[in-house]
Amino acid sequence: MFTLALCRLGATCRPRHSWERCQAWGFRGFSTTAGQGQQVSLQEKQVGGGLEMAVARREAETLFQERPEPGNQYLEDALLRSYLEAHLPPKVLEEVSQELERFGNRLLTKIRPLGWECELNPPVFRQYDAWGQRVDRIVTSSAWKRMKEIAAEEGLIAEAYERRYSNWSRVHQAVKLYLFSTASGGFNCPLAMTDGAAKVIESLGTPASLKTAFDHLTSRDPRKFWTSGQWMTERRGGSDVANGTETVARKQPDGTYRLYGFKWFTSAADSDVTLTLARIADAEGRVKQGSSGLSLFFLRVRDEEEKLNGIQVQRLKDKLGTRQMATAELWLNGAKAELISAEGRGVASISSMLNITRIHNAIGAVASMRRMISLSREYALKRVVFGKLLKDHPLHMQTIARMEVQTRGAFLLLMEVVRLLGLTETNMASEQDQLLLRLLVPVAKLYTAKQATAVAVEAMESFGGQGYMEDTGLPVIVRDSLVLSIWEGTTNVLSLDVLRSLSRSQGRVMAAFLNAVQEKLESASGRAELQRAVQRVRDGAGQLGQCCPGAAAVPEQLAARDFSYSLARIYAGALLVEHAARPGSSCVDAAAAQRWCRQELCPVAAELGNGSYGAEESAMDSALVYGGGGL
Ligand code: UCC
Repeated sequence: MFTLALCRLGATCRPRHSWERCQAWGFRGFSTTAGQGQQVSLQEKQVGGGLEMAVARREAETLFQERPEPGNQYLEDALLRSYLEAHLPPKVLEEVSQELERFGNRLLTKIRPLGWECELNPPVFRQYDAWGQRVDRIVTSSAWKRMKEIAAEEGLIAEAYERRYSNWSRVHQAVKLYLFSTASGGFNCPLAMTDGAAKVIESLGTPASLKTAFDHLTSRDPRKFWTSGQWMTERRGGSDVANGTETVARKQPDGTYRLYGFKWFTSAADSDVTLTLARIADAEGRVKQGSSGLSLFFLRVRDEEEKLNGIQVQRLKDKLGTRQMATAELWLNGAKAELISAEGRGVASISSMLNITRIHNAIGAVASMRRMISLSREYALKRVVFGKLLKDHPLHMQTIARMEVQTRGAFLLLMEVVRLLGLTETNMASEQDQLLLRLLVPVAKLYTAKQATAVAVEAMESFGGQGYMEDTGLPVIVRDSLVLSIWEGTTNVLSLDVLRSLSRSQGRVMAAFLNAVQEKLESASGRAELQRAVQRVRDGAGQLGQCCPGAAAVPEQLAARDFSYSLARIYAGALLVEHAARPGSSCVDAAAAQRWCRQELCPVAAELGNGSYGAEESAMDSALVYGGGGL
């Protein structure tokens, strides 16, 4: 990515240069950076004195900076490795770490360059052929197609369903996806939905009619592997699916259905199959409104001859980010589909897909943070500013260290969710584990998405003006991370989902949460250096418990977002403490726990104390937004 970026700055290099050619391209010029270990005094010698002469002599040459070049992502990720060492059984650890090291090398040398090719060659839409025939073809790049093959070869979906490492298979899969994410050229999106579709089919008991689809979705054979879409969003809205869905399903004599409607956002519209919601029409053509009128359908997007299944592509979306991936508006005009849920149970049935894609969202978020920090860290080893390397500027180090603490908390929260998912999928989860998983999926999704955007923007700044340059690849990560808090449920919608999980459990979810936090803190009882952090988490949890007293208490809607943030911060705090308390932990682990716990861990209690959730405050919210007089 960065080689290409530098090539583009060169006078003779064209934007469509292949990665390999750019790698081979030699630079000579005036450097404002120092190689690792290079003496700054040497650098000063180069720069000093005859600066004008040097620049004048090299008119035709390029002003350049050394690019940051992280190596094998697995080997360089100390937290990831220590997490696996702490949790995986020894035999599994041995196999998995060898596999991840190999995968890290493949990512570095082959996959990341392909991901950049995906960025440079976004999909295009051809509506008509040369002779005026409507063809509606979404044309994707060869790199994008190669990503699909690689995803199969690496078992990025298969791993989770083969369960060769029992409950740890999900952790193994998630770690591979985490490493793959920022190198994938956006292919992590179809993989998220593919995993979600496989999960729905599996939770339905893999009915005979879906067995072939399941085999394709979970295949390691690149010729056989299918990806899935998740078509939920229509013109009237994406959050309020119950009221926004207009698509109608008409039953056919053979028991299948034909779908008629308009899907407004369909991500990775080049996918092979999809799950979608529709309202079944009765004999008179009437449909039931609301959530209980929605049913879930499975359909093939194209037939064996690649002809669309009663679908017309209206256009591709012109998006801020995720441009490598085709998001389309689709007319369903008699698309043949199979009903796969009980009638009227569409939302409940697709929620197992949502929970998987939300976990993938958190994987993408943490991966973006980790990638941006790796690049910033590398750059700080090379870039000279005010006479010394960036790494020797304490203020700069403070900034990156703060991002690192955020990323560590996010990573452990993600891994906890994945660990719990693995337990539930292998019937090893306790009731507490199951309740926690239901609660922590929306919490992790909403919180890590917000962290990712903050960290990505902050890290971009750490490159100065270079960070803002399109062809460094840094803006790609920034804009691709901005969608993370939008798709798969916005922050507020997910905060309300957190409340939904509380209200459906009659207080058991909250009890499970507080109990799990307590257990994690107990692991640090003998560690003096962690006691302050332990106390902060304990205080936060105590305050949180008081915000929803009584068995079935649920905070009011106005508190939902602050409440969810509190859950995330307290739980991540407990995880950081637990990780720092394990045998063989380092002082860095302890510092991360201590620093995380210095922030406000329970913002909902603080805001409750301010009276922020009362009716008067709410009226003032509107007045602040629209002006005092008008309302
Ligand atoms: O954006 C999209 C695709 C982009 C591709 C992204 C790939 C990710 C890539 C990551 C890589 C970096 S597709 C659009 C996504 N749309 C959403 O996420 C929708 C957001 N809206 C919501 O989540 C709402 O909360 C709704 C739609 C779920 C609300 O629906 P209802 O029908 O109004 O809600 P109800 O009536 O409360 O719930 C209906 C049933 C209930 O079950 P029963 O009837 O048994 O009590 C709920 O408990 O569904 C159940 N339910 C759930 N169960 C609802 N949500 C959940 C849940 N999360 N988990 C379990």
